[in-house]
Amino acid sequence: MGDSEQQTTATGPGSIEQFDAIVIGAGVSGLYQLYRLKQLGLSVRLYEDASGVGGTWYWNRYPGCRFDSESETYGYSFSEELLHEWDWKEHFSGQPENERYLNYVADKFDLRPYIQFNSRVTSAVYDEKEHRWEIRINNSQRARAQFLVAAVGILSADYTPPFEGIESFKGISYHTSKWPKEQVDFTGKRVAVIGTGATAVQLIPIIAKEVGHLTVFQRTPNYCAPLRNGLVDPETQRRFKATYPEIHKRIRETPAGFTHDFDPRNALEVPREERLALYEELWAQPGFKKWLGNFHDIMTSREANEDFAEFVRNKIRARVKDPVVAEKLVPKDHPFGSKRIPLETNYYEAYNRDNVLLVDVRETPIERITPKGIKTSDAEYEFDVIIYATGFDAVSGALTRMDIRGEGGQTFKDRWADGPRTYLGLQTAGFPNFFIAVNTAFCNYPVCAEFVCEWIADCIRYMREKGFATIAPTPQAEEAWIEHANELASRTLLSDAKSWFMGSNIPGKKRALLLYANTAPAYRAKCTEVATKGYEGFELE
Ligand code: NA7
Repeated sequence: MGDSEQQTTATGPGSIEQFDAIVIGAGVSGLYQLYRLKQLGLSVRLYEDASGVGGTWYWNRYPGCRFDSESETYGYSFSEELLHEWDWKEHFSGQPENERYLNYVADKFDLRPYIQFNSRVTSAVYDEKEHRWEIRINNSQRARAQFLVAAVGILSADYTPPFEGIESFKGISYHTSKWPKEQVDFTGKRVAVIGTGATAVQLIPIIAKEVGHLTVFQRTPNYCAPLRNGLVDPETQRRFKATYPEIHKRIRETPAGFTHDFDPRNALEVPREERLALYEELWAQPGFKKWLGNFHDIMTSREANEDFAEFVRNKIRARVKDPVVAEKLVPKDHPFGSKRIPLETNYYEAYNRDNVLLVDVRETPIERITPKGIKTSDAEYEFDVIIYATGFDAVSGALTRMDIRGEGGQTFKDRWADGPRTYLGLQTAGFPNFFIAVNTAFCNYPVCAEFVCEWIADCIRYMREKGFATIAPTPQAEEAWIEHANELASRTLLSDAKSWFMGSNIPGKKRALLLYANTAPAYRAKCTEVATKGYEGFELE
């Protein structure tokens, strides 16, 4: 055990363990946050609900789950040794490998002794006199720390629509984000998938080949684009390792933390033939290139967006044999990229199979779940298995579902009732020393998550060096940040769709852009500037 472990005071049963810092969540952010705080010499404990590390990559173990980011851009960049030791097997790595990677990281950096698994943080209460947070784990065990860091992810609070009769179903139900560790045998089974977001789009083509019959219940078709995955050959592996400094420089410069960058021309100022040639070229490339390497104005100009959207619609139509089914799969009610673009492998071809049926629930809404299956307005379908690929209460859900109480007993849930209230996405006024270590920029997750964890660790180091006990944003700085973030959001087409980006996938959730619609470099520059100016906009005491 290192020095940091010796600083904790753990006495007998019922006692409250004391730490300098507590981290919640052992996903991509939480593991790195723990590493950085350990480096500072703090006594730290990380509490994790699951029985292992991985966060998103622990829970989402449904068939087909994988990165939509190029693997070489997803791994941590902080350790050269790690970069050189780890071989990515696929260009877009799958869940089992990603979970192995995060376990490798936990072992390599000796993080495991500082993690308590099977430990759900149920509440966190700020003690104003002592300037300490007291948390409850599994509604019983207690622990206290000066700093509390919520590394709870942006897509971790799963959402199942409250369908009537949901408990009455006699078959097996799964939510994709709580998939069992044991392999599910679909052989000969009648299976339903509800939802056609990025998750379902990964899942459907895999299980379509295994099930007896698959029925997909779709509410909104998406603009799905080919992933074009493949194995990483030894030569490419060597190239990744030799060029990591360049790769990392690049992904810190581009708007969204990928190697792709927008074409600076306005789409419609480029002659049609040239434009279409570029669309074809982008379409043939792997990953998000067709989104993030496209003309810069597709996310702001309705006309530019529609031009590319129609190109994508025709790509969909060309792949689905039955024109009636094809038309159901073609999105027409929202701009391209206003919802997260799912990347796919043989998704549309799944609908050409005899054992796959598409049900459009806009035409025939789901009325209830029955003991035998799903009843829509025009039929009852019988199933052995129902899979809910119905998404998440994104960003705010993981925080507002916890009972967090700050100064004056105010609850986090109340403060965030109208949408996220933060300064820089990092802290909320009235909740001193409570940091949110999630990436809420429009940014390849780990790229900005690493930055956020470093920012938090640097801030804590600064406080200790200067002798400050607490930090919290001023209400004015928080308000100005929210106004600025909303203003940026209003310049995009993002509010044209119902999506988890806007919180509008959850009935009753207040619509607000949950991510920060600036470029990732601009976000990081702002956070760095604030720190350089002695944490401008924050109150330190
Ligand atoms: P998403 O993208 O939020 O997709 C959820 C899907 O579930 C979507 O197709 C929804 O339709 C559908 N849904 C939700 N509620 C219902 C009801 N009541 N009836 C029918 N269909 C419903 O979640 P994912 O898990 O696919 O992806 C989340 C992110 O994880 C993804 O963006 C990646 O970043 C990784 P809707 O579109 O709302 O009409």
